[in-house]
Amino acid sequence: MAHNEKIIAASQKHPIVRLPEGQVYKYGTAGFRMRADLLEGVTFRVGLLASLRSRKHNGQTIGVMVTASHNPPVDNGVKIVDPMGEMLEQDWETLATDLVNSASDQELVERYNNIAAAHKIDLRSPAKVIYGRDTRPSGHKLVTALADALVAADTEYVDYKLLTTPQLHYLTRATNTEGTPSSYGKVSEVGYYEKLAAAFAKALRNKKVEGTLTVDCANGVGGPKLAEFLKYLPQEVKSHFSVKIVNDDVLRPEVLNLECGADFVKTKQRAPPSPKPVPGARCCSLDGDADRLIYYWHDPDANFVMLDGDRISSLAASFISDLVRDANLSEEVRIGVVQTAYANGASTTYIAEHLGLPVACTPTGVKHLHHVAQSYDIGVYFEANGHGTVLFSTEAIRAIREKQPQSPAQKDALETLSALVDLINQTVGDAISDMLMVEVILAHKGWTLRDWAMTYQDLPNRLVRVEVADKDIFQTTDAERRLSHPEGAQAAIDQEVRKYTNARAFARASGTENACRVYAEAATRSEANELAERVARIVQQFGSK
Ligand code: G16
Repeated sequence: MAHNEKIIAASQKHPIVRLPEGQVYKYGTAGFRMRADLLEGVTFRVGLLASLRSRKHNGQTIGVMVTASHNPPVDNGVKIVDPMGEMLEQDWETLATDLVNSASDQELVERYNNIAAAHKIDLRSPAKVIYGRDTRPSGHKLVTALADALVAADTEYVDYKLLTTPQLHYLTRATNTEGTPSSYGKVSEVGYYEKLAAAFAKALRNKKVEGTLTVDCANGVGGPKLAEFLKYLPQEVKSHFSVKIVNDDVLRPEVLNLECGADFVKTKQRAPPSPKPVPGARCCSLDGDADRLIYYWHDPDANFVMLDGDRISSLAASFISDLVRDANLSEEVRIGVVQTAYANGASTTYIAEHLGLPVACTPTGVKHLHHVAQSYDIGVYFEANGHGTVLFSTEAIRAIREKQPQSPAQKDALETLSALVDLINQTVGDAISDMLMVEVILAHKGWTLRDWAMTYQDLPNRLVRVEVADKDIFQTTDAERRLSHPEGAQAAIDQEVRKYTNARAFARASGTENACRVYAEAATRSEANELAERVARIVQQFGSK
């Protein structure tokens, strides 16, 4: 069968669901994400685009991840990973949106061929795609559609089955760098565990991790994967690194992200009710696909204390900049921090004024932060929701690995930095890798979570989710800090913000859920709550016009 007919025949098995008049499928903050029953045709079409993308990159491997991460179990999603493990280039997000919204199979093939022609893609050249999925049962059907697209487009593929999102990013980069001087690691899930386990042991440098760490895995794929990872730790680390995995039920799909997980903890600002919080215990939560991380503990005096993405960011920035100074690399290596509008104002002040590091602000979505972080030699980026990582440029890695130490202290700093390069997932935010990084830093500093929380005091804040008829009328400017549309909404928000001391608030449409988000911070908790509710009402009013 000719190429076009094969695609049409396969597409007929996975028809696209027509959306109500005026609505289109959109490649959002993290790919296409919505109710799983709408996604089969979408995933098929994403498979076609992934194969074009691979051919555009001369047959390099492209990744596809089927996940809806923090969303409820009824949702699913699909996103494309570029050859170095990064998020899909933004120009291609538009192509993805166009291709997926093709009105018929005929139009789909035409658009597919048009993309190939416009991008000088030879459809007879080799192409390769790898893919994985989280634990949602709907994932099975979606990867079948994906595989059918890849077969129809003559694309070689590997199905890695269940993976965390960051593992798929790792595997994509490892596949494309295999056998080169910049090899990212062995091309297997085991290779991922081995790399992290060895780097963790090395980065600890004989320091011991104190106490037990309780890890809430959101009843998602992170549970079994973390349990697997722990088996690869060397015996000397296993003897003191005590991890208690909780909320790891992946057999009952309905409990995924339910009253647990990083998104629950961050938005509700409380610990998962189950298992019952133990006062003083060091805890952290991953999200449904293990790319976000939040730490917290129950303090008998202060109740719940949360250490979110901003805290992880400032902890990492402070530790790494001390190491860079101790390694005598400050002249060669520039460190910068990237945040979004959701970053607590106190964290921004701490990083800029106390740590003396430049801080940039981008729109939500790790793809935006990642891009800006690449402009530094060492770029630390985290969203407040716990999604982020640290990027080391090729030059920074060379400087770290080639610098001749002049003292034992310098040698020590260089070796720790070198281990961190391997420990931290350079492709995308990775909850397991980030958790290990935090554990290393706390062990080096000899800190408890309370010590960590003492570095600065968060401004009270509140995040609210508001459902409106059409979230897309809410358009933003200034890194999402202001609404440009609907007209008058920002003026109304400004008027409310002016009534409070040290206050700030903004509203934006979510790119992963059918809702708007409102963030507010103010001098006191009750003021932050009140302001958030007032702004939420404004969003509701404008959203119902
Ligand atoms: C995804 C993105 C994150 C983003 C989050 C919420 O996370 O990867 O960068 O912060 O969605 O985005 P929004 O506010 O636009 O819904 P995840 O963990 O759900 O993949």
